[in-house]
Amino acid sequence: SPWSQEPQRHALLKPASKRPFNAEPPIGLLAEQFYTPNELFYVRNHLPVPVISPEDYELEIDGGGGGVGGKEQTLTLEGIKALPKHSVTAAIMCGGNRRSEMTKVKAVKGLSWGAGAVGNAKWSGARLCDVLKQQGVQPDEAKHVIFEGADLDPTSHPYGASIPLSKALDPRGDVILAYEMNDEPLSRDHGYPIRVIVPGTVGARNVKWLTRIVVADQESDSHWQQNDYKGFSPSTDWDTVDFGKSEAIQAMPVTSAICTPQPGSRVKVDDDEGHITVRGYAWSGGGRKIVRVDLTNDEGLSWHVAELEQEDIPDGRHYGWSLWTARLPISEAQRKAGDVEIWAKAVDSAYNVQPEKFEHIWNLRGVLANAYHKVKVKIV
Ligand code: MTE
Ligand code: MO
Repeated sequence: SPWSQEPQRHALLKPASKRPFNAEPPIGLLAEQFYTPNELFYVRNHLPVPVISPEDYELEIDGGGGGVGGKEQTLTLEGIKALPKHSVTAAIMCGGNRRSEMTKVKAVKGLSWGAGAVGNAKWSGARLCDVLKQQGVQPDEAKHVIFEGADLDPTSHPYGASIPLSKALDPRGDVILAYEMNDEPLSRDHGYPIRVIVPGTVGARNVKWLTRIVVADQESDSHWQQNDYKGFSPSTDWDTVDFGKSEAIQAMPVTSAICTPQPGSRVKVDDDEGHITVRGYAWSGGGRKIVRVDLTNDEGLSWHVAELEQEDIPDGRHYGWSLWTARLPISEAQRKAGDVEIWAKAVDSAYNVQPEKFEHIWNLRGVLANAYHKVKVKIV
């Protein structure tokens, strides 16, 4: 069976599906550490995890131009490690993160992710721009860079995705061929021995078990680039949908989530004035920094600005997430009533802000689910 060599997983990862393995950590743990521990980092596999021995590993690079002019090259794991090492802090988020909230409006097709299909890590490896430049790839000679993984579907097609060539060649794009996650070798679930990290870009393009890179005029023809991970109007249904007419998701929209307290939990006011403490994460794609996170517990009559914990990195290259903490006052009336609903919304450096409701961003695949995060708790 193709599933006989799956790796061991941490008991706290809650599977959304077991074969292929897809799981997220309890989100209460997510905001505890700026760098998500590797064994608690969500896993999103579409296929069985391939078995790759480091000695046999090869990365094929086709720099375009049909192989003329010496534009094909093969790198070994040692060869990649011999290139200058670069590190970047980047959050990876699945395009379907928080889908379980969107599906409450109306059913969507996809794994029922909570808000834990995201993690933040320090990734280290060789820069893709160095590899492509060494290969003689010019910015104007093609439009896309295609990635293929070693995981094959039943018809022997590999998992694949592509990104714009401009992102791949930009040194500030920080795209890397990563062999380390938080200073440890990549684990099998996260792409051992090499995965591409495309900071600021939807998880699906961060191809694991990378075996091939192709510079091309067209996007990847894989199912996951062409017929999945795309957004649509709330009015588009399965009878009318045309995947060819929509853009593949690259940069993700601004989002946030409340990690503690958990929905339905009993929360104690923590001082005489009656405050509660709320913690969570916020992130935006495209390297846009989070500039503010606003919280309300009275449906937007009053807002409270959270304190941010984030890397000191220039905007445009701010690929890591921000953790935040807010103290919210609980009124006498709310204390008596016992029920409070907390809402969070993040603002990025382009002043993009999350939409209030899922109704207006609903889409049949349940991707880009970035409406306000709302959590109901009991005050005790
Ligand atoms: N790469 C390969 N080869 N196969 C996959 O199934 N899943 C993608 C991406 N890269 C996938 C892949 C998706 S949809 C996501 S969200 C991220 O990997 C998840 O990365 P993680 O499992 O390391 O968290
Ligand atoms: Mo994903």
